[in-house]
Amino acid sequence: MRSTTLLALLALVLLYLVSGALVFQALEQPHEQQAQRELGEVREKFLRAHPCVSDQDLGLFIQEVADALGGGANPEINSTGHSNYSAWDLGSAFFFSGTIITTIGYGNAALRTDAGRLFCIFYALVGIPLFGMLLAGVGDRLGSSLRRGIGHIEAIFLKWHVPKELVRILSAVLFLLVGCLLFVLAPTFVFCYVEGWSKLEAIYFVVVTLTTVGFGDYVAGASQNSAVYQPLVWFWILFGLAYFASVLTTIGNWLRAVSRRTRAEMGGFTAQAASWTGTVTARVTQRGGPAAPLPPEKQQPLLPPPPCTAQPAGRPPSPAPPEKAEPPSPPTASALDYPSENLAFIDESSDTQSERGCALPLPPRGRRRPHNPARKPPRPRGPGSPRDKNVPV
Ligand code: Q6F
Repeated sequence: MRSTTLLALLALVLLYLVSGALVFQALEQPHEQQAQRELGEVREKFLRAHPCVSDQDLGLFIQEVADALGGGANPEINSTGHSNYSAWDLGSAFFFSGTIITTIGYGNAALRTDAGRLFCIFYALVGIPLFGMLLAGVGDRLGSSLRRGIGHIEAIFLKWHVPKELVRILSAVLFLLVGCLLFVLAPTFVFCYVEGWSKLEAIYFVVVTLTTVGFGDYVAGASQNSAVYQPLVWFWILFGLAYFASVLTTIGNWLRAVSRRTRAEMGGFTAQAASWTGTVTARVTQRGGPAAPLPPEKQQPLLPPPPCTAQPAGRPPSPAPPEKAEPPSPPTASALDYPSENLAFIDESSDTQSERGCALPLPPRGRRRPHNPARKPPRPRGPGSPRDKNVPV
């Protein structure tokens, strides 16, 4: 990417951050001041009811309580009562491991010991790529299934002589609708019902989780530990993360398409937000072919594959385009991306890409992981390979 483009993007991101800061401050600061006032009132009321307690003692007590809560103590257990409550029972610890490898990192339970923190470092370094591989596989299957399903509907539209561009748009809308229903709306209703959250709270939790922002103010399964519910949430996390990765990649592609220059310079590179541990790769240069086997009339992609700017499969990639090189010719694909293709491309080493003959193994651009130019390209696999995606599953 050229320095000027990089600077422009930096300026845009800074502007975005500052606007976010202003909006959040305007929305949240009055609430914070209100909470502070309320604590002051409670404090005064307590001192009036208990004149023997000095203001200073009460202040110290409140500080101790705040520290204990920060240290993971539970205020609902009194000094005499013993409870088998622990934020570190096996189920909770399992959940905690999940928040590491998914990089959601809610932070509602955090490590307090040096040994725990040390272990966490190595656990994350291995677990995150490992989960990335699983997510890649899941995204691959999910993409193929959704694409297959939508492919049938596309075929019907095409039979009705609906223009191809329109069919493409309809497919994209359908993909978003089906995905939203499965991974956002249905879970939102489940969380409303099971957790007793409002609709907004539930959808906020869904988005904060699946974008891996993971604030941890709402955590599903924290109060309900049923043998069905928590595994169900795990299941949702796995599929939902794959779906959201593809949606975020698609949004990234749309944003890139806004600026022709940026698109030309970044074409074929991973959308930052969704490049899940470097495995989610949205290829503007590789749109077209269906990920799943489709009926012969559908073998022809709706959009002609744009000129391949990538190196032939199997050759080691250059980690980044040369600094001074002219940007590659802009991709000819339309700005409207097809989200399920991004799902299918979650698997960086997917055979579909080698089949297209322009598999440029892209460097990982994970949100929380640094660029690793030493990453090996996927080995091209022969058609007889057991991982050949056209083998029906
Ligand atoms: C869960 C749990 C939540 C809180 C630490 C996210 C994996 C489902 C618990 C789940 C269990 C215990 C989510 C699983 C991931 N939730 N207790 O399994 O005291 O809050 S705690 Cl939401 Cl990544």
